Amino acid sequence: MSDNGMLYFQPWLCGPSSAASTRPADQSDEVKMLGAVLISHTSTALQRRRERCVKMADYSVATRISLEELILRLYDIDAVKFGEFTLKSGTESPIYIDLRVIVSYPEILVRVAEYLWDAAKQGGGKFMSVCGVPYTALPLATCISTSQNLPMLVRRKEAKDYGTKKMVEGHYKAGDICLVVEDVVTSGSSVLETVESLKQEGIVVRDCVVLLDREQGGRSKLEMQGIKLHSVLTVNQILDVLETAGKVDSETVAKVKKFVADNRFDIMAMSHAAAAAAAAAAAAANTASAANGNKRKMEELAIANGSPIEKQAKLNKAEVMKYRDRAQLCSHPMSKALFQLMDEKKSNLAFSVDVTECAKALELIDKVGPHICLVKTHVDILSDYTPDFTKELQKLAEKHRFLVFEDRKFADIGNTVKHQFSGGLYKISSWADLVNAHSVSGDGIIKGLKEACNESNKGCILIAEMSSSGNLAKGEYTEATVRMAEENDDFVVGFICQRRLTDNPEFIHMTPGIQLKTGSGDGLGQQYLTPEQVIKENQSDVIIVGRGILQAEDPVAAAQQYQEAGYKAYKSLFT
Ligand code: 5BU
Repeated sequence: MSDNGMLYFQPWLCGPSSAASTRPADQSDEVKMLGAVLISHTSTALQRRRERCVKMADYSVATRISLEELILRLYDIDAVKFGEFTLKSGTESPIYIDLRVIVSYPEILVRVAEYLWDAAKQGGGKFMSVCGVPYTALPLATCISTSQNLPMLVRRKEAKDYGTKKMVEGHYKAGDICLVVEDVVTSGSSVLETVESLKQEGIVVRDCVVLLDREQGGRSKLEMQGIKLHSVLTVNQILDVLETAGKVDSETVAKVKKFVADNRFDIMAMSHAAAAAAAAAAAAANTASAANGNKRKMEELAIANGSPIEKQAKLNKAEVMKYRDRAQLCSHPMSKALFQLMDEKKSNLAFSVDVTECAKALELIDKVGPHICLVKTHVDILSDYTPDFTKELQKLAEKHRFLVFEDRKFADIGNTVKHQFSGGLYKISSWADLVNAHSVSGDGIIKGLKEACNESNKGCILIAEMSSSGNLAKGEYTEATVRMAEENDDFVVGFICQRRLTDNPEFIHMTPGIQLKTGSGDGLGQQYLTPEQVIKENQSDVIIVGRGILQAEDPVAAAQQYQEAGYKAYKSLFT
C-alpha cells in the first residue's frame, strides 16, 4: 500500500469498508459520507490530489506528527486561509478555518483525529460512544470510533420522513455517555444542536472535543449547559507557527490577533483587569443606544470576576425562557410535565399541605387544586396516615392536574435511602412524582434513590439552599450540589434554592419560605421572601407556600392571590 514512498496502510480504517460500500442506494448523506471516508484510501483520484500535500516520506502508522507540523499541513491544504470572510454569524473575519477539505487527505484526517482523542482523554471522561457534529466532524468521529473501537452515533440534520424518524442513528441506550466531536467551535450553537438531539434520546453528553476553539464565547456557552470543551488548537497558536515558518506576514498576524482579541468573549478566560475594564464599559454601554448584542457581551465580560454562582445568576438575567419553551427542551418527563402544567394552568404555585390529618389535607388540596401546579407533602406528619391517603391524593392530582412532591429530604447513604424511598410505611416511590434529597452524603444518594424507583419516571430535587436562618447550604456546598445535579441529570430535575443557580433550562428551581407579607419569620428560623422577590429578582421558577395559604381566613382566595402574584412576577420577566 505504499505510494511514492508514503505509507498509506491504515489498519483501523480497513475493517468496515466493505460493509459501508454495500449500503443501499437510498442511504443518507451522512452515511454516504462515512462510507466514503472508510474507502477513500483506495481512490486513484485521491492519490493524485495527495501530491499537492506536503511530502510525508517519514509518515508511518507509528509516527506521530507534532502540532506544528499538523498546523503547516492544514495550511498547505487550504484548511486555514487568510483574507476577508463572512462567518455564519455575519461577523467579518480575516481568517477562515475550513476543515471540510481534510476528507481528501486521509493522513491528515487521521492525525487530527488522534489529537482530538488525546485532548478528550486528558479530560478524564469515560465514553460509551462518539458522535460528530454534522457534517465536517463526521469523518473525524469515524476515525476516533474505528481507532479506539468506540461505537459511533450519527446525528441526522433532518428527521427521515419514512421509517423510524429517528434523529440519532446507531445502537444506544438511555444513560450512555457520548463524546461529541467538532472541527471548529465559535459560538457553540452547532454543538448544542447535536447535544440536544442526543439528549432527547436519553444520551448523556458531558464533553465535547474540538480541533479549534475560536474563543468567541462557545466554551462558556457549552459550560453553562454542563458540557466541558476540550480543544487542540487556538487561533494564536496557528498564527505563531505560520509566522515562524514564513507562511504569513507580520501585518496579517497582527490583524488576525487583533480580530481574535476584539472578539474574545469567553468569560471563563477573562483576566481580572479586562473584567474590570469591561464592567466600566458595561455601565457606559447600558444606554438606549447600545445594541442588545453588545450589551449582552458587555454583561458577560463585566461579571467575569464573581463566584461562579454570582456570575451565573447575573448572566441568567439575560436568558429567561418561557415555561412552554423549557417544556419542549426537557428530556426528563417530570420536568417536561411540570413546565407544561405551569404554562397551561398559568401557575407557578406549589401548595405545601402541612396539616396533620388526612381528611383535612385532601379537602384543602381539592379546593386549591385549580390554582396550583404542584402539591408538596410531608407524609410523615399525618397522624392518621393510611395508604388510602396517597390513593386519594393521586385521584386529585388527575382531577386538577398537578404533580406530587414528597418533601422527604433524604440524607443517608445510597443503600439506606433506597429502602426508605421504596419501602417502610409510606412506599413513597410508588406515589410521589418528585422527591428531594440533601447532597451532603455524596451522589450515592442519587443512585440509591434512582435504583429504588426502578427506572420509572420519578424525578429528584436536590436541596442546594435552604430558607431557614443560619443554614449551612451555601457557597461551595451549593456549587458542588449544582455540579452533582449536572452529573446526574437523568434523574435530578431541579433544586430547592433561594434563587436561580444554573442557566440550564431543564433544571427547575423551587423556593420555599414565601409569603405575600414578609418582615417577620415564624420564630423557629423560617425566613420569608415575596413571590416577586423570588420569581422576578431571584429568577426561581416555583414558589412553595404553606402557612401563607393554610393560615389564611380563606385558603382558596389566598391560593388564588399567590397564583396571581407568582404568575405576574413571571410575566414581568418578559416585559
Ligand atoms: P411555610 O409554611 O410556607 O413556611 O412552609 C414551607 C414548607 O417548605 C415547609 O413544608 C418546609 O418544610 C419546607 N421547606 C422550607 O420551608 N425551607 C426549606 O429550605 C426547605 C423546605 Br428544603
